[in-house]
Amino acid sequence: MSQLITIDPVTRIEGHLRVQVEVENGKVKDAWTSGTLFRGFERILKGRKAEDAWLITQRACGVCPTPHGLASAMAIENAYKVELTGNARVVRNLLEGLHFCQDHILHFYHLAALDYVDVTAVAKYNGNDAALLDVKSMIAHGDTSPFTPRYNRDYRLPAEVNIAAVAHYVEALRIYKRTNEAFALLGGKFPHMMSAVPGGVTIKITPTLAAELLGYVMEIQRFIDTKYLPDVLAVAEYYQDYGKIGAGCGNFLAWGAFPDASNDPQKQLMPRGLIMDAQIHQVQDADPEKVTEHIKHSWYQGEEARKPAEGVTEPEFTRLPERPTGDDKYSWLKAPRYDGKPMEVGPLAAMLVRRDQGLLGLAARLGIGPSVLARHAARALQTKVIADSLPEWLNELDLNGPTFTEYEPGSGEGYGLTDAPRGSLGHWISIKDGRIENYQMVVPTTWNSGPRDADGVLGPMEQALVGASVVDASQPVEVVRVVRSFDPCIACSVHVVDVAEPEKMAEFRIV
Ligand code: NFE
Ligand code: MG
Repeated sequence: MSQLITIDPVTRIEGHLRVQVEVENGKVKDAWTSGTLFRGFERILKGRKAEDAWLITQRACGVCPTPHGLASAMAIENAYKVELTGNARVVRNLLEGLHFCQDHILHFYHLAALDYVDVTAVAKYNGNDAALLDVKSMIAHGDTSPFTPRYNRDYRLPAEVNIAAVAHYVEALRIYKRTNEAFALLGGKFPHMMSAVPGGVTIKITPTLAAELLGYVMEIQRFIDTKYLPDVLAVAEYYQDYGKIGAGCGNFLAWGAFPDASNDPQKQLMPRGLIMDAQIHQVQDADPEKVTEHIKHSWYQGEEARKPAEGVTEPEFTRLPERPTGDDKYSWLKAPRYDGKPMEVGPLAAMLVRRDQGLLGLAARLGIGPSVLARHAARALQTKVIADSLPEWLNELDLNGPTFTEYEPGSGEGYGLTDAPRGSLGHWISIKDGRIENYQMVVPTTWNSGPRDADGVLGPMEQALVGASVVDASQPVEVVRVVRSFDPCIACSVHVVDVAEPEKMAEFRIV
C-alpha cells in the first residue's frame, strides 16, 4: 500500500513550492515538485528598453536580486559587444561575493538548520548570554515563532551543541546585517542593487572605502571560520546517514562566476563546466547552446522544448492535479535540460566543477557522496572560498582607473551566464532598436526543482527525493531535509491565479 504525502507550501524556502511524495514500505517511490507561483517577468520585459532589464529583473526575487541584475547587464553587454573595464569586473565580483556570503549564511542558519537544531533545548539554558536568555524566555511564553512550525522529530544534537547553534543563529542575523551594510557601500541598500549598470559600475572605490570594506570582510571571515563551518561539521557528525540520502540526478552544471583578468570562463574563481553520470573526476566544458527548456508538464501552451534564445512564455494554467499522472501539467516551472539531461546546479555543482580540494577531501574523510550533507558542506566551503577572495579583489582595483564603458544602444542578441548562490543562472535577450524583443531567464531553481521533461524524466530534486526513507508520514522531516538542501527559491512576480475562479488566469495591465 502506498501513501501520498503532500507538503504545500514547504516553509523556510523562498516562494511557493508544493512537494508530493508517494511512500511505499517507508521509502519514497515517486515524487513531484510543483512551483505554484507564476513568474511573469519574461512577459513584462517585452517591448521595454533593454537598459531597464537589469533593474526590472532584480525584482524577480527578494533573495537573489544581485545575480539577476548582473546576468541581465552581462546579456546586454554580450549583445552590444561591450568590454568591461577591470574595475567594473572587480566591483561586480565584490558585490556578488558579499551577496553569496549573506545568502549562504542565511540559508544555513535561518532556513535549513532548524531541521537539525532543536531550539527547545534552550529552555534548560543556565548561562548569561543575553540572546539565549531571550530565546529561553520566548520558549517559556510559548512564543516560538520563527522557530516553529516544524516537524518535531529526529533531533540528534547534544544539548550543548543545540544551544551553541541557537546562539549562532542569533549571531548570524547580525552578520547578515553587517554583510548587507558592506554590500550597501558598493551597491546601495539590499535588495535594490543600484551600481552594476550595463557597461560597468557606477561606483569608484576610494582607499577609505576599501579599508572600511576590509573591516567588514574580516568580521564575515571570522564568523565563517569559527561558527558556520564548525556548525556544518557538527551536523555532519550527528547526521552521517544524510551523506548518503538525497543523491539526485548525478549530473552537475555550473556556468561559473567571479572572472579573473583573463575573463576566461574556465578560469573564474568558480569555473564553468559540467559533470555527467556522477563521474566527478571528469569535468567537461559547458555550452549554453545545449540548453533547452521543456514544458510538457508545465503550465505553458504546447509541448515543444525550446532553446532559451527562442523561448516563449505563454502561460496556460490547466489545473493542479491531486496527484499528477501521465501527461498532467503540474508546475509553473519549466524543465531545463542540458543536452537533454536534467542537471543539478548550486554550490555542490560549482564546487565539484571547481574540483575544490577542501570539498573533495572532506567528502572522502566523511565517506559521503552527492547528498544532503554534501550540499550543505559545499555551500559552507564555497562561502569560505569566496569570502577569502574578497580582500584579493580589493587589491586588484585600480583606484584611479575607469569603471564604465560607453556604448550605443541598438540591436543584437546575447546572453549573460553566471552562478548565483543557488546555481547556474542565464538571461537571454534579443534587442531590436534598443527595445526588448524577447527575454528568457533560466534560473537555478528552475534547473533543480523543475518538473518532468517530455520523456517523463524526473527533475533533479524529484530524483533526490526518490529512495529517501520516511519514518513517520505525519512528520516527514526527511523530505524537507532533502528539499531544503537545494535552497530552493520559487520567488518573484505576482500571483496571477484568480482565487475566485481558480481555473482562470487573472488579467493584469502592466503600466
Ligand atoms: Ni530567487 Fe536565485 C539564486 C537566482 S533562483 S534566489 O541564487 O538566480 O534559484
Ligand atoms: Mg524562465
